[in-house]
Amino acid sequence: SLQPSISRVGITLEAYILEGMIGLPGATGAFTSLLNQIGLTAKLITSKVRRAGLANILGYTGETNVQGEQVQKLDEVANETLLNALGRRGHCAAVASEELEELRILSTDPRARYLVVTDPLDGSSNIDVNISIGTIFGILRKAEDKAGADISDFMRPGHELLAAGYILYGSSTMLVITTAGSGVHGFTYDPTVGEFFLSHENIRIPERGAIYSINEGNSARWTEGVRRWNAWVKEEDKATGRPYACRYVGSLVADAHRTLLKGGIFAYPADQKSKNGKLRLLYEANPYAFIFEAAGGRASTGTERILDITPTELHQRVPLVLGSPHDVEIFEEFVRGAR
Ligand code: P6P
Repeated sequence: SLQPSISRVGITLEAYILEGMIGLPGATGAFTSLLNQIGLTAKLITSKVRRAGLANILGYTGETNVQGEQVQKLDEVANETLLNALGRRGHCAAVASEELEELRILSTDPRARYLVVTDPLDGSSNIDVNISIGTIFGILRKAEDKAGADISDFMRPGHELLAAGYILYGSSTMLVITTAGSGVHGFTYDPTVGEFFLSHENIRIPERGAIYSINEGNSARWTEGVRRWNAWVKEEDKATGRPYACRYVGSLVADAHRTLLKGGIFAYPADQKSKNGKLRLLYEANPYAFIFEAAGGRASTGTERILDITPTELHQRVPLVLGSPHDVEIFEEFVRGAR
């Protein structure tokens, strides 16, 4: 910002992006344009999500996506909306999407330097019961300026992300974004003017929290360490703020957003049935790990830092623990048997 001392709360997403990029070394406006296309996507998808119950686009298409899940029409609408917006300005070379088995190449022009990873509508099984859902995205830059892109361009550890964020279609629509090293900022949508306004400047996660978020229905399949952690959070101990409150929406974007703002821990660990957990590395774990670390939080598999993992497949799963540094550390101690 040109006047760092003055809070920017209330400025629009476009103004923030423009100001934030002024003076970015090597900024050619392409990155700015790409971020603005994502802002546009958020407006387009939120208008569809808000009418989902009315526009008769609920219900199954009868097809299934690469995840073997029933595809809700809203999933497809969100995916196509995002691909169209990202392809419009020619800055995005390719997209890895939860909805697409293979990469989608959007431009073979060598000047298209950016890559996007996305879950266009995460938590879609909650659409029919009107529970919050969201869009998750991350932006990488091609390692070298070449025509098009291939899967090797995406097999990069999450610490190489340039930006990451999510759009939460909750009681209000919020876009939360961080561009490498510039803090985490939340923009709330005002549908009466069709603008996102900065409402949460420089989000920082509390050092520790008093909420834990995990699907306890899987507890019979957890490892011994996770089970002992789960017992620990429920013990009565005022000095450590226990028992923690249990909050689990079953929608990553909602559970992660609450954890980011309130602190505590979200975990989808590996279990005997899902050896690598359920969540996807490229377009769920990595963007959230990037955001949580930028907000002073931690993100691990329970044993290693998410952002250090070099992917080997587009849709590979990974155990994911997100949260306050103190709470993630305790979880990891239980997992490695140090507690
Ligand atoms: P479970 C939603 O389907 C999702 O992909 C994430 O949004 C959410 O965190 C997780 O799965 C919930 O999974 O097994 O607890 O229903």
